[in-house]
Amino acid sequence: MKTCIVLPTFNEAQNLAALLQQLLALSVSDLNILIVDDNSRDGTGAIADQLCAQFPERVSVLHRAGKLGLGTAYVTGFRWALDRGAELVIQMDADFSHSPNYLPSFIAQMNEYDVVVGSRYVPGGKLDPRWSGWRYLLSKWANSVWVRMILKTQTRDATAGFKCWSRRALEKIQFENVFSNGYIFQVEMAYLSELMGLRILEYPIYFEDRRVGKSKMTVPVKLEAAWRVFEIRLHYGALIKNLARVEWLHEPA
Ligand SMILES: Nc1nc2c(ncn2[C@@H]2O[C@H](COP(=O)(O)OP(=O)(O)O)[C@@H](O)[C@H]2O)c(=O)[nH]1
Ligand SMILES: [Mg+2]
Repeated sequence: MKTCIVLPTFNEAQNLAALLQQLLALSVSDLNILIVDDNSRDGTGAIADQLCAQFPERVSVLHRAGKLGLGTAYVTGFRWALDRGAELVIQMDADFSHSPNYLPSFIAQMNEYDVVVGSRYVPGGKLDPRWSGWRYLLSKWANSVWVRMILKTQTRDATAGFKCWSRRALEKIQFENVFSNGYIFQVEMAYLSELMGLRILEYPIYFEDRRVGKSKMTVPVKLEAAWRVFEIRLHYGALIKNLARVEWLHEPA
């Protein structure tokens, strides 16, 4: 396999099959999909098994015992993909917030960059108009002010969960040492990408609200994430940051 999409799922029964259909129809060569399901209560795991049986060459699933968190789901999935020879590893939500249609454009940028970030907060990036003003302001503030102020990063969308990594980038970051679980995992990975001097492209995307199902990002989870940014700062405080090289793509190809 050359490219592997890692899809963490928790209660995505209504999205998974339709999403897989779109992903499998992409004109990307040698593309495999790994679902990492945390024993969803809504039958997502069984749907994943059906998809594996239907497309044994291209779809795989890892079943974990319970809701062990987004961070460890990604770490486990990334390791699985690299062990099977993937040169590019993609991470995305299994809820249609991250449109599969961007993937060929992300992949096309990977000759020049180590990581492409699907970004809501660079020029050309857009949020679903169904997001309330407050939700938008909070997210924009968290990403473009809070994280950047505490970690001194350049990335505009630090909590983005839609990314394409090169094998080299993941190895350089030593992603298995990432200690953040949950949503803050994205922030630690963004921070490490800059710390390690990776070539980063923030690619503007239209971020649609999830089609069906519920977000697991509740208010207490958001508050905890805000504090956890300090934890990252303390953990890596002694390290000297490389000059970040984050670029934006102004005109989506
Ligand atoms: N395996 C696994 N997947 C998770 C977990 N928490 C969330 N997810 C999945 O991770 C993705 C992002 O979560 P989501 O609820 O969409 O967060 P939001 O996009 O910030 O609202 C979705 O595909 C979820 O199903 C977890 O603990 N384990
Ligand atoms: Mg989502």
